[in-house]
Amino acid sequence: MAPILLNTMGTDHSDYIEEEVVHVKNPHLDSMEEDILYHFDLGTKTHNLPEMFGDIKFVCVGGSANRMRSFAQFIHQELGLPGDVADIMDICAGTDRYSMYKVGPVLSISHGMGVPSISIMLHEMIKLLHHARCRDVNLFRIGTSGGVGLAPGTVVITDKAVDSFFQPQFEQVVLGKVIIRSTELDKGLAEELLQCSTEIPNLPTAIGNTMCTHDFYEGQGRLDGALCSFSTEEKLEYLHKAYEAGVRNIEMESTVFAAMCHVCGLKAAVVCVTLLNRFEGDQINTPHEVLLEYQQRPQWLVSHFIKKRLGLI
Ligand code: R2B
Ligand code: URA
Repeated sequence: MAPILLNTMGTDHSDYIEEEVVHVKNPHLDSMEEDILYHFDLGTKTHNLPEMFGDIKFVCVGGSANRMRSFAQFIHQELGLPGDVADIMDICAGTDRYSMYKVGPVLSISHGMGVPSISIMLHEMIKLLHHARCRDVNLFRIGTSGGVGLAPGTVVITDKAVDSFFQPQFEQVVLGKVIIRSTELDKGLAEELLQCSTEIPNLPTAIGNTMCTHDFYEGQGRLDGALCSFSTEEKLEYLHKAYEAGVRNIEMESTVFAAMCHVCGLKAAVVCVTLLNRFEGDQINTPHEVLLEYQQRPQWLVSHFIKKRLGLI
């Protein structure tokens, strides 16, 4: 779809500005009479998507359904919106695959664990934004990760999302062939988030590369899975190589998130808190209450960003 041009100043066409529309990169979609977003239990014929979602400006995604409900309740309070937080309903209640909450211009969606799970959600979420004719949308993944050489509880804003070979790319197998997509994220958004982090007390924040793996255990060099095919020395050698390549945290969704947003012209950022320092261990043995507090940190940062963007602070 061609970019939509807006004439903001009467008939003088030199004053056209280009709005950031959501591009779906699929020529087949135009010829479909109806689009059923199966895993959201939403559809273009059954729901008025522009009316339900047309005002969305910020989409925040994270792994856990409970965490994304808490985030919706938190941002509702932070934006000072009317109504009771208890009334914020799961829009995807008709399916137990994902949870989705809308709070003013903010959409909060869970994506489960790993690339396949987030990728299905992203296909439907990007089509949702497209069908709803949303404009100027910023996307954030707010999640958890393992830190590489950072104190637990540090918030990492992703510079580059890299694969297990430290390459800034995402490989997708399509019709038996490998397609390689860039995982470039929006630099401006990352810098704005870093600036926001300096305005929040007690929020240790770093910017660095985020490595995305397809497994939590062997795939992240852990010695404590049901299987382990390497020694402690080999694990540490790999983590040191990762550190040298600029990797500061490890998680399981950032590359496909970055790649799909990039192709579709969506400005995106990844903000994950570290739950442990992988140079010091593999098990997550921090007390539950501390982990809960850590998990709120990316939410505080993104909420601050949203409030600034909306002119509330
Ligand atoms: C971070 O935490 C999850 C694994 O525990 C995974 O979804 C991720 O990226
Ligand atoms: N999530 C991950 O993927 N890895 C960790 O070590 C912690 C959280």
